[in-house]
Amino acid sequence: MTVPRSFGVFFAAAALALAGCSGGDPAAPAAPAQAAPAAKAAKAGPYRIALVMKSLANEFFLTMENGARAHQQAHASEYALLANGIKDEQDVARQIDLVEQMVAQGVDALVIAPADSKALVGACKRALDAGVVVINIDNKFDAGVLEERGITIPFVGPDNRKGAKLAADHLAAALPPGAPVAVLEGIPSAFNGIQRKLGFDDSIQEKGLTLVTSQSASWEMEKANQVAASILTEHPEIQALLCANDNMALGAAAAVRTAGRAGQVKIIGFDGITAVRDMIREGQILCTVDQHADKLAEFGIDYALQVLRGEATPADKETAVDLVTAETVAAP
Ligand code: ALL
Repeated sequence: MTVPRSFGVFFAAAALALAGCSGGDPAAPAAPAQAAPAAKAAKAGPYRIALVMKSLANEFFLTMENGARAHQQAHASEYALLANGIKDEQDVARQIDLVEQMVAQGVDALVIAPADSKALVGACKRALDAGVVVINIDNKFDAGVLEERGITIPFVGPDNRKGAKLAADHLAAALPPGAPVAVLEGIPSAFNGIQRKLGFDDSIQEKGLTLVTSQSASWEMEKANQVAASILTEHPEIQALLCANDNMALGAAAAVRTAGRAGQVKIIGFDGITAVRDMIREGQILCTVDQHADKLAEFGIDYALQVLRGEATPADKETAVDLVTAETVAAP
């Protein structure tokens, strides 16, 4: 079958190489089970499953998409995949439109990495009301908003607070006591961004670093470049920039080079993208956290298939976070 494209949506029927997944066991034990709704009657397959992601300009989501495509190849008789994303990290309205388009196209399940933990809940509730199975991956929906709406959506993703602390602890071990540091946060309305900031804070407190400033750079490289440049001007004493994702770490690294401070200001990231792994090997970035984007998609789709087949709605699944340092980074 060829790959018909319409409205930027396509079936994943083209043959694709299996996406690699490095290190660790991505299927860490399940988080404490939440009240799971009773199993619904099985739907007849083959199914159509939509993967709704965020910015496809971010390698993290390409890895996620590749994971989904490899999974679909291995289960080609069971379902067709519609993979889609938005252009810009903050285009929440476009992501809501995508959910609505998928529902209008009659997909059986939606596996979604929401750009905003609150704003996407309404569209997903409408999907559930239309009989679509919804699985939340990567960035968790806000528990309070789900409760207000009276819905439960299974979540597959890491403990971001734990992951961020891993990276910050590694940084702290490389800095003198009390060293002044700054944080670049993700989008403030994303639960995973909030959790990563908390993980950085935990480590800063526990290890006795000094937090000079913490500012959002909206997950974006360009924005991080600007924010880091102004932090370096205003606070020339800082010895590290703790970045809540790898794209922002790349922007921060460029700002540090431009300021002539390469080697003096350490940088940490989160995601494990190729460009950052390269910079870890070169000594320009200290570490990142691999959160196995491909596995998030695979596990999310497995969950969707389970529910479609009429099995009980699964409990939340906590996925692995693995620290990537100069010692552990694999050869290119
Ligand atoms: C989060 C992911 C990644 C990513 C970011 C940008 O949900 O976990 O860290 O870099 O989205 O959209």
